[in-house]
Amino acid sequence: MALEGLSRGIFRSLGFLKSKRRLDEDELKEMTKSLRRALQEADFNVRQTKEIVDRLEERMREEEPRPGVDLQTHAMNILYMELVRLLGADHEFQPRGATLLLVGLYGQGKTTTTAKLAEWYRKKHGLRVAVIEADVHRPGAYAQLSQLLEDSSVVVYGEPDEKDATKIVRNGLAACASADLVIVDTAGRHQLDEELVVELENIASITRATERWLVIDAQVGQAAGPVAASFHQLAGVTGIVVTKLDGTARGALSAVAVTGAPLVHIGVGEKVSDLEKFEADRFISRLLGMGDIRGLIDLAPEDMDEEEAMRLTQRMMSGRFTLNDMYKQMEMMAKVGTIDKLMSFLPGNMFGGLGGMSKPQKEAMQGNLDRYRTIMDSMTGWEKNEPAKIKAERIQRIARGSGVKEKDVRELIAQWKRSRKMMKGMGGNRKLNKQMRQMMKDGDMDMDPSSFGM
Ligand SMILES: Nc1nc2c(ncn2[C@@H]2O[C@H](COP(=O)(O)OP(=O)(O)OP(=O)(O)O)[C@@H](O)[C@H]2O)c(=O)[nH]1
Ligand SMILES: [Mg+2]
Repeated sequence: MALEGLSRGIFRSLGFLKSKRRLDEDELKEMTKSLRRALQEADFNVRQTKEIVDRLEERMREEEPRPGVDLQTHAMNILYMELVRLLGADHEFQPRGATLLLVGLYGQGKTTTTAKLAEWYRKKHGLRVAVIEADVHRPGAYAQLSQLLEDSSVVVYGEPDEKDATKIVRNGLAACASADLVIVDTAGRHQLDEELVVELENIASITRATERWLVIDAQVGQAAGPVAASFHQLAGVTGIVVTKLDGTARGALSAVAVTGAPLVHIGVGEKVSDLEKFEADRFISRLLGMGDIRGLIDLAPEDMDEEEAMRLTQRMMSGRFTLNDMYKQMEMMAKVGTIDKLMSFLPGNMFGGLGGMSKPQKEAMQGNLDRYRTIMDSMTGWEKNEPAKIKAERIQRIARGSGVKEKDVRELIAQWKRSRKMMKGMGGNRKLNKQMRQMMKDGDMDMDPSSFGM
């Protein structure tokens, strides 16, 4: 997940309050100073930073933490609420019958996002979607969009040789009249110049687009503010899509504050399927290292047996955890994809802080997993159920059978012991336990940050 820097900065700042029960003026000052810096480094603008820090300070003075909650957790809860508030409520977008205009500067990801959104609303909402390529400046724009959607039933309208964007839009709207949702991709520029302004105004008035979304690359940082302001003035931005939140990108959250338009989607990769719906609460809890348990569940492979997953979770929670369980868990992880992706959904302090592993550490772990799997394939059912009882002789046999060294087999057993201990720790977190059960029952949950013991 991007913005790890902010997450680290926030933890560092709130660290001043760890285990404290009474507010100390000096500590509070230290905390706010450090937090201000962390927010600004993450591209929150001066106004947003001031607003968040002031609100936090005020609420820290006015609100008593709940019994048993230290000031660090208290501050984290407030910060969570304030950040969710700042980033806005979930966007109420009615895709059926809408015409959606995508605007933005050069290379921000408009064309890619056009394809992503088209596929998203076709798949998730069962809509007939058509896209119109109205960018007459970028050579090959129509080919690019067609290519992105070549495996999809989305209708792509374009006139690669036409130089007048308004003509294409007019013809396109007529040709796509039967579509439930029409998305229009427009041209980008280095700057918002006169020509683009006129073109955009014309397109906006022809389409009478109910939705005008600004596509903005997360890497532009604070510059997003002025960009967003000029597009807002021109087209009245009603939604924002932040792209490239998958790289080492930093936040373009200023755009939200300037336009007052909510973030609707985020792009998290170059593939057409690399799109997520933006949900402030999930985003912030991930950002704050509280993990995104709902995201984790969504990530589960489609062919994963639901009952199996439930059984696994219950076993994890109960503290009973055999090598077989660990094996299944690893299989699940392997199916889900890289450890890296999985970890980004976990609270930073869960599983002994695995979520905070460095990249090389994570890579090493992926390597271990592959080896463990090979070893386990040479084990009997009994051995996987009772790893604690495996003696030297069996270790020798397993090592030979799987073509590894004996010490590798021992390492696997040691890893299982560590995992089991962590699972026990998790099972001991009663509040989290209850939430997980509830979530398993109704497939949804409200995040309560305090349950992660921060
Ligand atoms: N990693 C990553 N790359 C992205 C994402 N969205 C777009 N890109 C890449 O960014 C580059 C530019 O994307 P385009 O969709 O062509 O951007 P555009 O705004 O249409 O650009 P112009 O038409 O030239 O103004 C491409 O290489 C895309 O693959 C994203 O969410 N993550
Ligand atoms: Mg483009």
